[in-house]
This record gives sequence, structure tokens and C-alpha cells, in this order.
Amino acid sequence: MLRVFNTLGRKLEVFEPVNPGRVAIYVCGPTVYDARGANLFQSPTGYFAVMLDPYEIRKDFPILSTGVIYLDNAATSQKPRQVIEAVARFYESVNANIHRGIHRLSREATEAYEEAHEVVARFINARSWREVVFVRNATEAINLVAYSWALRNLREGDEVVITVMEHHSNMLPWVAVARMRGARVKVVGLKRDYTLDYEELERALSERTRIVAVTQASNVLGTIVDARRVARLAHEVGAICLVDGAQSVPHMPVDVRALECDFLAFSGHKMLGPTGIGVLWGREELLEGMEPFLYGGDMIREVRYRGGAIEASWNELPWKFEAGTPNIAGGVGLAEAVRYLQRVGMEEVRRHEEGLVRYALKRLSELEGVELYGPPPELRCGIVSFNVEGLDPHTVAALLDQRGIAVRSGFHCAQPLHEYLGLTEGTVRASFYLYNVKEEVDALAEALEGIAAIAAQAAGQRAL
Ligand code: C6P
Repeated sequence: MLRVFNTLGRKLEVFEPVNPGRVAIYVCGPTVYDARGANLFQSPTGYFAVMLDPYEIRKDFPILSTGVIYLDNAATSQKPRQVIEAVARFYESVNANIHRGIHRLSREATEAYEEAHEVVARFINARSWREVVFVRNATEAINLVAYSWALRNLREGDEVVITVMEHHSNMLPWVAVARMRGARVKVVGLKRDYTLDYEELERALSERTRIVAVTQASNVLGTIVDARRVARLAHEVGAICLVDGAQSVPHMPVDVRALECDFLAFSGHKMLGPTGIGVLWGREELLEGMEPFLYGGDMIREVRYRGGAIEASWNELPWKFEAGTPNIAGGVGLAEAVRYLQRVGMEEVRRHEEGLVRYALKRLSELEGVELYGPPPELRCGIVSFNVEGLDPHTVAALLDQRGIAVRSGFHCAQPLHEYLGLTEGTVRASFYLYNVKEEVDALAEALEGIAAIAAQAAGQRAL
């Protein structure tokens, strides 16, 4: 899956292919170790670098062998065999409810589910797995904070600050709770290069700001936001900061301590994991101080019936926020997805996607009749949105689909952003992941060239 390169000056020389699907490897200066600490290779002259080999990675994804050119990864990613098998294994040999039985299967299921929280906590460098709450998806994570924190803390005249790039999931929960409390939602715009306007953000903040909710990567433009800068600005005015990591956590290293934010929301299904499992990370003291979002089984310490009244106290973190039987197999699958990403290395995932985006922007910008939106590759994640002159986005997506290429079209659940940019019909979006290869970008460019030519021809005929 990975290749280890011996870096001799600038020249990268392939040293030995290794497969961390079976052997975890660690590169430490001029030495490569396996998981048990055994010395695998010693570089006589240079240092080692580990590089992602997408052609090897593709072999782990059964759906890719059907021939589809899958460029809709921002909507959901494909799943590797390792994740599919981990979920199947759980149902075949471990399945039981958690925290509810003293029999062996229940103990094993509980252990697997709790371990999944630990795996995720390490992945995002959380201080403790108590800070990792499993939910259904990023949407539920953000709603949890909106209802359990904002609804109880917002007062009339308070302000919530968001950006115009937000997905509806990081917009509408704030609009809803602000309306209930007589608070106001302020929306910060972009600069001409599609990056966040940090000066406008600073001007929008005041002592009335209670929460700043911002995406770390736009699902339309790919714009990467300096979330630490936003968190620091929020803290300066005494507000808290929620980061929507739905498009960042799957694609780049994300460290909640380095980000200095208060909450981080993301979805498992966009990062090789199953659908129906997502994460809310929150600072422990904030989570401790919050009331539950949903009420029911497992989120209680005890429920008493005394003097004709029911009294309840809440379970410890994270269970206080995981009411009812959770998606246990989903948690196990997510942990396996995280392990897979860790074996590849998030730095490598980011580097690979940046390379693909750079190449895609070059190829697509050479096409006549194709208009591209978004910042330069170093400032964007693996997303390229565009339009073809004379055709609406859904027609372009349908024509690409006829050629075996899966992209998304329309507003991508970010209609206000499209309105702000004057893109009344939306955009077509190609989004990449660790298994996409240059040849797929070539196929997209060639298909678009044909589609743009047909559109131009039709426009010419109409003009006659
Ligand atoms: N964006 C897309 O095609 P859920 O649906 O809860 O897993 O994720 C919501 C969400 C929140 N924030 C951002 C930045 C997102 O991109 C998404 C999901 C998908 O763009 C599906 S609408």
C-alpha cells in the first residue's frame, strides 16, 4: 500500500514496497521499523519518506473494481475491505448490546465500542476519550451543541457568528436556536480569492458574540479555513468556537489541541467508515457543564421514583450524550477506518489530494467553456467545483454519469453560498480521496471537453 522512498537529496528512489495493511511501519530518521520495533530498512545515505500509492490502495476498495470513476467523495467516501470485514466480523461473532449485560458477548461488544472512542480520541489528539461522543453524523453533532449549549446559554441580543461558506448543517441549527432566544446570526463573507475574510470576521465579533461556528474546509469551494485563528479571535471576545470538520478530518491531519477550538464535529461515512456514525468532540469542562441532548437509556446514573416524582442524574462522559442503544457496529467500523487512515498517514492523504487538485485545476482550466471556482490548491482540500457554459449543473452531471463518472451537482446543501457567488443554478463538484488517481482526472477532463464542445455547438446553432 505504501512505498518507502529513500530520499537521496531531491531524488526519490523507491526502496522497498511494504504493505502496512499487514505491517504497521514507522519511519524514524534513516530507519524504518515495523510495529514490533524491528528494524526493517536502514538507509545508508539519506532519510526515508513514506508515500501513498493510490494504485495499491484502490485494491482495498471492492466498489472501485466495478469500473466507476468515483469523484463524489465529499458526499460520502467508499469503504475498504478492512472496514466492511470489521463490521461483518462484529455482527458474526461479537454482537450484543453494550453496558447492559454481564455475559461475555456484552462485555466484548462494550470493550470494542469503548475502544473505538479511544481510537478516535488518539486520531484527533483529544486529551481523553471522555471528550469523544459518538452521534449519527456531523449534522447531529452540531445540533447537539446548538440545543444543549447554545439554547441554554444564548440570551436576547446575543450573537452567533458563522460564515457564508457553511453547509446548511452548520447554519440552520444556529438560525433555529437564535430565533428561539431572540439572538442574531451574523454571516461573514469571502475575499475575491474565495478565502475567508478574516478582517470582516474580526469586525463581526464583539462582546455580544457567544459562539463562532465555522467550517474547516468548504464542501463547495474546498477553501481551507485557518480554524485556530478563528478560535483565537472567538476566545478574545469571550466566545466559544465550534469547528465543522466534516470535510477536513477525513482529508488532513486535525489536532483538536493545536486547533484550540471548543467543539469539533465530523462524520464517519466521509472518512472510509460506515454511515450512521459520527463524532462530536468537545472540551471536557464544557461537556460536563451541559445538559443532555437526548434522554433515555444508558445516559443516566440513576432514576428514582420518590414522593410521587421521578428524579434522574446523568451518566459520566461521553455516555451522558449517547442515549439509547448506539450504532455499535458503526463505532467498530469507524475505528477500523481510522486505523486504515493512520496506516497511510494523514499528511500523505493531504499531500496526495493537493497533487490531484493541482493537476485537475491545470487540466480543467485549459478547457474552453469551463469556469472554475475556489482558491489555489495549497489553500483548498480535494474539491473542484465548476460550471460548463450553456449547461445547467445537473445536465453536466448526468452527461458525466453516462461516461461512468460520478460527481455531485446542484447546491451541495450550501445554497446561501451559491447565492452569494451569483451561481443561481449551483455548481458541478468533483471531490477526491486517497484512492483517486491522475488517470481519473484525465477521464474527467476529456469528458468535459466533449460536453463543453457539444454545448458550444448547440449554442452556435441557436444563434443562427
Ligand atoms: N456534505 C456534501 O455532499 P452529514 O450529512 O451530517 O454527514 O454531514 C453534514 C455536513 C456538514 N458540514 C459539511 C462541511 C459537509 O460537507 C457536510 C456534508 C455532503 O457536501 C453531503 S450534503
